[in-house]
This record gives sequence, C-alpha cells and structure tokens, in this order.
Amino acid sequence: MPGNLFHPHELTVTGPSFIFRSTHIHTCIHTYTAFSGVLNGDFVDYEGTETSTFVTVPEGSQDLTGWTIGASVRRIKSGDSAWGSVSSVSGNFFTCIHNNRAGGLISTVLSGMQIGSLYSVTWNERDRPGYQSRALTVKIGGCEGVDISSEHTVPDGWETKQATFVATAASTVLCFITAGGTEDGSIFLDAIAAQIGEETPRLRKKRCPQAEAPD
Ligand SMILES: [Ca+2]
Repeated sequence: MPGNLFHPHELTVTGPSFIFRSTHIHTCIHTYTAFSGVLNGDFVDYEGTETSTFVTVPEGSQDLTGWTIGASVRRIKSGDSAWGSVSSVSGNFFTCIHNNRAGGLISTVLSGMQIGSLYSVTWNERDRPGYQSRALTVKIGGCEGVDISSEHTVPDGWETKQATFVATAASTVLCFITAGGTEDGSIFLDAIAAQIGEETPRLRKKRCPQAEAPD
C-alpha cells in the first residue's frame, strides 16, 4: 500500500536487492529531520547568576547555554578592558577558553543531520592581547574525535575560519579544544555556526525520490 515502507512484496526479497532497499529506507528517515545548527554560537545567552562584565563558567557548568565546559571558561562582554578591550564579533559577548596554562575545551551537540551529507562549521578565533598565543583544534565525534580543523596557532586578531565534514551519524559533538601552553594565555571564540553544505555528486544519487510507487 502507498506510504508503507515495508511493503509485503519487499519483505520476500532476499540477497543484494533487499540490502539495497534497507539502505534506501534508512536514508529517507533522516531526510525529514531538521538540522539543529549551533545553539548560542554567539554566546549571548547565559543562565548563571553573575552580572559582571566577565563571568567564570567552571568545568561542568551548564550556565553557558548550549555548551559543555571542560576546564575554566570566561564569558566576556564586548570591549571589556580587563581582557584587552576586544570587541565581540556577534552579539555583545564572546567566550574564552582560559585556564591559563592547562588548556581546556568547549563542546556542543549538532543533531538532525543527514548521514552522507556535507556540513560546514564557521567560527571566529583569536588570542588574548598581551598573552601567549594558543593552538586550537576543532573536532567532531567528541573532544577525542576526528579533526575537522587540525591544531593551529590562533592569530592576534579575529579571523573567520571554516571547516567541513560529511555526517556519519545523525548527531555528533562539535568540540573546540586547546592543549594550553607554557605561559598564561587564552583563546577567544565567537560567532560559531554550522550550515548544511552542498552534497557531492556521488551522494546526490542517494537522495529520496519525491514519491515511490509500490512494486
Ligand atoms: Ca558573540
């Protein structure tokens, strides 16, 4: 009957034909799930109680909406003189992986992805004025996952960066991580976003048809 993915005729098929149909059904399920993007990628939303121009978000805190905190992080108001009078890129705040020499991370969940489709992540990065610079790595699949931007030293002023990946799961953890340094220093991050990219020609062949008549 129309709309029934498990049409009785299909269930009787064995061998390679059945394997093809199973893969096809799986792809179609994810076509209709909305991509989450990055929640609070401009760091404007804050659920804590501190009200100063910069606040400490400790490891394990849920105060920075949408983000998981590893090691010490600061949420800093644009132009705060205590942090080099750096202006934010978007909204009125940016975030800082601080923790001086020990390094740290922030991570968030991307969900609603279509397996096999291309996604891009954009972000803005820089160091803290007057302090040792830091190397940043961006990963998917968790903070011990796969590099989408290999370890690199962040610049002295804001730069917009982009990386792409092909989804291998409907959801994944996007992680920004630094190993720290030998002197005090920080990484500033802002305007983090993720978008659905264009599919490659090879993957485009697997897209679901508009309607599929039963055999
Ligand atoms: Ca911001």
